Amino acid sequence: MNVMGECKMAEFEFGLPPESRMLSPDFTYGVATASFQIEGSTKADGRLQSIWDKFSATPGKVKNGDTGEPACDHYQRWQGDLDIVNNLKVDAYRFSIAWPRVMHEDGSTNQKGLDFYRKILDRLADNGIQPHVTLYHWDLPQYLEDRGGWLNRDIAFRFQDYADLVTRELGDQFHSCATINEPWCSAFLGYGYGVHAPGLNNIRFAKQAAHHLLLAHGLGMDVLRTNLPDVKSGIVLNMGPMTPKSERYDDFISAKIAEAGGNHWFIEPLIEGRYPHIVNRYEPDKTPLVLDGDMELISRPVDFIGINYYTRNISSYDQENFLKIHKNDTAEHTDIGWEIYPDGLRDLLVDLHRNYELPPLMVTENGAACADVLENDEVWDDQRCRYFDLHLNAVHQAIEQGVNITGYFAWSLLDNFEWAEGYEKRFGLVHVNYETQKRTLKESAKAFRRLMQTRKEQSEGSSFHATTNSQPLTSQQL
Ligand code: GCO
Repeated sequence: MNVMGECKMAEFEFGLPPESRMLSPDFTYGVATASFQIEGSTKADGRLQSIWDKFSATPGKVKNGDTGEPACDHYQRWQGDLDIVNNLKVDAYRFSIAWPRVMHEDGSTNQKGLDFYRKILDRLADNGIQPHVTLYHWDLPQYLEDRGGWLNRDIAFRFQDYADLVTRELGDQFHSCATINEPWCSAFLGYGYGVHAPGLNNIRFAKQAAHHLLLAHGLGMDVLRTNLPDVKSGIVLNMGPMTPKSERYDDFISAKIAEAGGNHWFIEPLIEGRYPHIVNRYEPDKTPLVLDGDMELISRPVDFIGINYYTRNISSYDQENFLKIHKNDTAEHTDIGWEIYPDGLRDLLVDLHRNYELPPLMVTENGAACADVLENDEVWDDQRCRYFDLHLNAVHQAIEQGVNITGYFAWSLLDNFEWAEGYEKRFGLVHVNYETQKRTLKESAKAFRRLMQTRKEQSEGSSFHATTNSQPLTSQQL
């Protein structure tokens, strides 16, 4: 029996404790997407080429030769997709704006591109759903890459121009605004390991690109403060723990240095205005060029930090490569090969809280790619449901330990273009048939809707609260 009083087989209930702060109406729930991953129509209305258009068209870069076409054809189907968001009863929708759609190469406005996002914002407003907007989710205009991309310091100023244009034109309807999504991925996957656009392979480049991404964030924050004084502004970082394989000190120390390079390299400059000493000391030859004043810009106060969490890594010290990554054979993994490790999310949030004077945090992405099967118009994505249940509870535990977390966004609303993995890996709450573009709600989507209903009923009736207090929901009621 679910909270609606319907009896059905195979319904999954997320089992947050009834007294959880995550069941109060001021905790924000949302679903997330990113422009290049869903929009398609890559040449429509004067959209310029992005680095992902070029990279994905290069043979061998993306699985099965997949590209940003058709993606979810969201550029045409946005209304139906926003109806789904509405139908899920979540509070918020996190999406990104495509730089190559809204700004011409000479810096002028592409009005048609802006109109597309204005329609989305209007529709969200009509439905009472908060728009959480990301300015940069990796679709850099290719003409900027041709001038050096994130390796060219000038790009931080070009980003500032772009941020200015978008926030002046559209910002009146934003609920929150993040400058950059996951600078680690843009810098290290794109310029260090060659697996994301633009596909370069040099760690020195990655660190310089990372510095310019953070600089762009800082310059962007100045513009956001002027143009959007009432909007919560910040940045989104991806993080995960590196767990040492043994208690031997060399495994432990190498894992901590790697964690410092991945996690603290991004959050420490934002909060404390410096890069971690330990990383600079360990890799002095790879330290980026930092000019006077950069760290002041980078550490401008933010209203929130978004944390994207999926999994952890396990490592041992390796004489030749410093680190060797190991698979945890005793754990469950998702279809993309990532270990399901919810404690990592709790520990990460608590660890950040203990290390830094933080603004409020939001979990801006969390989700699982599963081997979904569509059968009789249904997807019973049991693994994804369990994944969300465990991770929602991990966030609850972090809140209990004193971390200020104000929201949780499931990645992702729709199955979509999963970067170098193409369309094969499915992260959606909603299944997408890429041939027909038919959408089908998976069980996980319905479980989120039930969670929203539970929360609503709990906050509406204190008697409901009183009765459920003594009867915690089980994590799985089949
Ligand atoms: C990210 C990404 C998403 C990915 C997701 C799964 O910010 O890494 O925002 O675009 O699809 O993380 O890999």
